[in-house]
Amino acid sequence: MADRRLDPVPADNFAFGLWTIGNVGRDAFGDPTRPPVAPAEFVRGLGRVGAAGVSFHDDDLIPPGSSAAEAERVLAEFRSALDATGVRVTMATTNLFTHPCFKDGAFTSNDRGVRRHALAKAMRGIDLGASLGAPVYVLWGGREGVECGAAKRPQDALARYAEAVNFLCGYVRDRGYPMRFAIEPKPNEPRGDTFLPTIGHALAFITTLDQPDMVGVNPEVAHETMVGLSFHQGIGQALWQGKLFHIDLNDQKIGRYDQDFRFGSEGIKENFLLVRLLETSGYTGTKHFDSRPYRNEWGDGIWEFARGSMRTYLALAAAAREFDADPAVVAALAAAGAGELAEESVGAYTPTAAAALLAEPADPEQLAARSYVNERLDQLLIDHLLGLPRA
Ligand code: GLT
Ligand code: MN
Ligand code: MN
Repeated sequence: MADRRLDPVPADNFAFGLWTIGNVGRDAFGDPTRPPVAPAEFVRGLGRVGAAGVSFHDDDLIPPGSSAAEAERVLAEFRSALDATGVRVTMATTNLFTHPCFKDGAFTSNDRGVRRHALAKAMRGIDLGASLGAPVYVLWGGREGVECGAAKRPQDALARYAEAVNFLCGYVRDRGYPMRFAIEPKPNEPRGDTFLPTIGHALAFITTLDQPDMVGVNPEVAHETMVGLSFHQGIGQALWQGKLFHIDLNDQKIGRYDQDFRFGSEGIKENFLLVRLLETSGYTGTKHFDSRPYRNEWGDGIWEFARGSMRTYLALAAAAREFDADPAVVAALAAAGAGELAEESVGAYTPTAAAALLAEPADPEQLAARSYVNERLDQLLIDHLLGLPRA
C-alpha cells in the first residue's frame, strides 16, 4: 500500500467550476434547495480543500445586468481571493443556454441576429477569461440542436457552427491570447438532439476547421455514459489524436438524463480504467470536476462532496499504480499480449513489404488456438479494486 496519499494538493491539478460545488439544487421539477456561494467565497473554499483551479461561465462570475461598478467589485473580490489562495483560473466559458433568446440555438440558431449576439457574447467572455489567465475556453453547445428535425438542415447547422468556431479562433489569435478551445460534446439535453453529440463527432468536426490546432475536446464522463458509450475508449481516441485539452469528471448511470454525480460514485471499474489511462498518458491538463452535490445536501456537505471527488481520483490513481506494479498483473498483461499491440504489424506500405506479407505462411488454426487469458487479467483488476489478498 505504498504512496496512498488521499488528500489533494494543488500540484494534483484538480479544478471545479463555479456552477458545480455551489450548485443551488434547482432542477426541472424543483426550486433551489441551497443558498448560492459567492465567487470569492467559492475560491477560498477551493483553497481550503486543496484544489488548484476554478472555472466559470461569464454569467456565473458577473451576473447578467450587473452595473459596471458591480462588475468591478465582483472581479476585484474574485482576484483578491485568487491571490490569497493561489487558486488559478484554469478554464472559462460562455453561457449560451440560459437566456430565452438561445431557445433555438446560439451559433446554430436559425435567427442570424441570435447567432451574431452569441458570437459577441462569446468574444466578451473570451476577453474576461483571458484577463484572468484562462488557458482553455470551453464551447459546450447546450442549445445547439433541435427537437423538430425538419427545421434545420444539419449541413447548414454544422457550417454555421464551424463558421463560429473559426471566427472565435481568429479573434483569439488577433488578440494574441495564449488560449485554446475545447469543444464539449453531449448527445441530448436540454435539446432533443444536440449537434456534435459525441467525442467522435467533435473530433471529426475539428478536422474541418481553419485552425484545427487551436481546437480540442472537453469530454464529460456523464455525456458519453448517458448513451452507453465507454468514456475510457472515447478519451483514448482523444489522447491518440492529441486533442484532450480539458476533461469534465463526474459520474452517471447509463441511459438516464445528465446526472452530473460525484466522480466515482457510480462506475468504479470504468473510472479505474479512465484514471489509469490519464495517469499514464502524459496528460498534463486540469482534472476538472463538472458535477454537483446531491440535491438534498446542505451546508458543509457540499465541501465534503468536493473532497470526495478528489479523494476517489487519488485512490483510483494509487490503485492503478499498484495494479501495474503487481507481478501477477505484469504476467497477465504479457499473457494477454498487451505489449504486442504496441508493435507495428507491417510498417508503411512498400511493394516489397506487400510481397513478403503475401508470401508469408500463416496457419489460422494455430492462430485461433491462442488464449488471451483475459479472464485472469480482469479478475486481477477486480481483486485490486476490492482490495482482496493476492491468491
Ligand atoms: C452545464 C453543462 C456542462 C458544461 C458546462 C459548460 S455548463 O452545466 O451541463 O456539461 O460543461 O458550459
Ligand atoms: Mn453533465
Ligand atoms: Mn461539462
